[in-house]
Amino acid sequence: MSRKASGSLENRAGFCAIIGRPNVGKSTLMNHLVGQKIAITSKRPQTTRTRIRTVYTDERGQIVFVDTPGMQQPKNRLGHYMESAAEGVLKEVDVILYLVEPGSYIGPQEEEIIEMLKSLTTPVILVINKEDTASKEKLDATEQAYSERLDLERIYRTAALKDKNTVALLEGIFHFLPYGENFYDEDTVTEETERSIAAEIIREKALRLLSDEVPHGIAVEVVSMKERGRLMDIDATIYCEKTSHKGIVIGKDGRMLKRIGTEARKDIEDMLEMQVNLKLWVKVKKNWRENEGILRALGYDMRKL
Ligand SMILES: Nc1nc2c(ncn2[C@@H]2O[C@H](COP(=O)(O)OP(=O)(O)OP(=O)(O)O)[C@@H](O)[C@H]2O)c(=O)[nH]1
Ligand SMILES: [Mg+2]
Repeated sequence: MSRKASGSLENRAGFCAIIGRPNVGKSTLMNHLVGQKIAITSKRPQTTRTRIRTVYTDERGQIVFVDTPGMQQPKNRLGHYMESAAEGVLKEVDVILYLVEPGSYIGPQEEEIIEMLKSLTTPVILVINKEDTASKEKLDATEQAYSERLDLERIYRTAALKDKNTVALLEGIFHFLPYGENFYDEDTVTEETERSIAAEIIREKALRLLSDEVPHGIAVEVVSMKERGRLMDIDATIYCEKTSHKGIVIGKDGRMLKRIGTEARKDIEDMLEMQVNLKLWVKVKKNWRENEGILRALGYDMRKL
């Protein structure tokens, strides 16, 4: 099929935000929609901390996706940053994907999101994700419960993890985008830098491998990234909040840190398509989630939202 020029009258291009409570599968869905893993995912709530833009392009035009942190009551300054990152984007997009899990009970957190969506004029597509985990009756009941509470332009049932119904969802999103030229060239998949993706990959491994309260107090900074022939040397620091957490991150005989490093290295090598030499350090920054200066230094900058 021949590709239409991006400037053609029929080309659609616009922005689509993905919002919802923590852990409903927003980042998993976005990765599957663009066909590449950009945003990190985990079974822990509050995995995503910033807005992450990715780009999907085909002969119909271009969708710029904005993945957001899961919406919930903030407990610290980092939480406030995350909340603003999620809410602030809603007025700037052409269409909103509101992700929920199967279930007809609408709790207080969900109510807050619904009230916020009601105050906007942006079209909302409800996406009931994780459909693989629920019966048809439960999915029907979910659909009915949300339709009664909110004006929904469309409703889709997806299993992001299994790529189910993502093609239909893309078609639905294009419908709400304005006609116009693409924002990015057709090869662009994300605006994120390799450096920040590498830091996120390391954080993902820490989230997945560590248990209990430690992972939420972790931040990762890639200190340097230098190419040496066909090898990339990467130095990164894992910050945690307490000395006792530092011990857990390092593990007995350094085993935990080694596992985090090995798993992260493999993924970073896949991303960069080159061999990587990854060195990790662990440092304590007490209470960093409350410290404006440190938050900024780590890329959680309120002023840049
Ligand atoms: N069974 C099933 N699990 C899914 C599906 N989609 C996502 N998950 C899982 O749900 C968990 C959360 O996924 P994420 O994509 O990190 O969720 P999120 O909404 O981005 O979470 P936050 O960034 O914390 O707000 C992960 O363990 C995913 O593997 C799905 O369709 N079916
Ligand atoms: Mg996420």
